[in-house]
Amino acid sequence: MTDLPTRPRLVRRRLALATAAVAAAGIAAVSALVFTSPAQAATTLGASAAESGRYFGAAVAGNRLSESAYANTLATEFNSVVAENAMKWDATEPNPGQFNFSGGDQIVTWAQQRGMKVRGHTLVWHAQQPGWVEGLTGNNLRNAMLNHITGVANHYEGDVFAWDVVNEAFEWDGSRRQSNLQQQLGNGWIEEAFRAADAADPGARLCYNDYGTDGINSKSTAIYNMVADFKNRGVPIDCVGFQTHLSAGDNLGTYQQNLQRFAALGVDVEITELDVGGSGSSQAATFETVTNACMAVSRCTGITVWGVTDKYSWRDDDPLLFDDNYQKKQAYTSVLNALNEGGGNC
Ligand code: 9MR
Repeated sequence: MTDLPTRPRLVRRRLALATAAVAAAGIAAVSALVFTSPAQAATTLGASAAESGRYFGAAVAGNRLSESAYANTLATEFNSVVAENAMKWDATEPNPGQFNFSGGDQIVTWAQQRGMKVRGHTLVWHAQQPGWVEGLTGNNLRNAMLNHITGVANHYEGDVFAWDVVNEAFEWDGSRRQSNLQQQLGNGWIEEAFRAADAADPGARLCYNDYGTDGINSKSTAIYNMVADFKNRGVPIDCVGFQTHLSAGDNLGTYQQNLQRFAALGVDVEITELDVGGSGSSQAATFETVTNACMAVSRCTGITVWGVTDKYSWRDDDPLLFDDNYQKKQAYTSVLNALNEGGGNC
C-alpha cells in the first residue's frame, strides 16, 4: 500500500517539497508535481479509504442481501466485506469432514460481482464450534482443527485477502483463555493453526484477531509478545486484527501507540470489528479517534465496521454508521472526514 494519498493538503506538502527540490533537480523534473491537480474529497467510505490504499469494510449477513437498502448501502459505501457468521466453524463444517460453504460462497460471489474485497473470519475460535468438536480430546481435536483450517482455507484460496486464523485466545490479564483448544493442545496450538493456514493458502495474509486490545494493556502486551516470538522464529503471521468494540468516550489514549508498536514488529494491523455504542457527537468523536489512528499508522491497512446498519447490529446500543433507516449518522460524517483528511497529522 502507499502512504501518498492525493488529497489537497498533501498536494500542498508536495508543492513545498517540490519547491525545495528545484535547486537540486531542476525545473523540468518538478513540473509534473506542480501541475498535479488536487483530487476531490471522496464521498464514500470505501473510495476515501482507497485514496490511501486502504479498505473500508463491513460485516455482512447473507440473508440481508435481499433487502435493497441494505445491499445498496453496502455496495455504495464499502469496498470490503467480511462474513459476520457464515465462515465460522459451525457454519462451514457442521459434521466432521463434511464442509458446507454455501453461506460463505454467497457473500464472496456477491462481493466479487461488485469489485469488493473479502476478509476471512474466522478459522479457529473457542466459540461457535460445531457440537461434534466440543467433545474431542488430544490428537482427535488437533486433527479436527488442522483439517478444518485446511479445508476452509483451501476452498477460499484466492478469494480472501486476509484470514483471522485464530480469534480471541487471550484473557484480559494476558493469560491464555482456557478453551478446549488450549486445554487439550497446550500453548503450541496457535502456532500449529498458523502453519496450517499458511500451507493451505500461502497468498492470504494471516492475522491474529482479538478484542480488548484498544491500547497498551496486559492483554495486548501478551499478544504483542506472541507476535514478536512468532516473527523471531519464523512462524507465519502477517497481521493483527484489533476488533475495537467500544463505547462512546472510551479512553483511547494509547490506541494509536499500540497499533504502532505492533506495526514495528513487521506485521500489518487492521481494525476488524469496529463499533461504538452511543450517539451523537461523543460517538462520532470516538469513531474519529479510531479512524485517525489507523490513518496515522502506515501499516494499518484498513477498517471494518461490524455491520452495515444499527437495525441489524449484534448490539442494542446503535453502534454503527447508518441508523435503522440507513441514514448517515454523525459518526459517518466524522469517519468520512477523517479518511479524507488522512489522520489529521499531515
Ligand atoms: O456478530 C456475531 C453474532 O451475530 C454472533 O451471534 C456472535 C456469536 O458469538 O458472533 C458475533 O461476532 C463476533 C465475532 O465473530 C468475533 N468478535 C466478537 C463479535 C461480536 O460478538
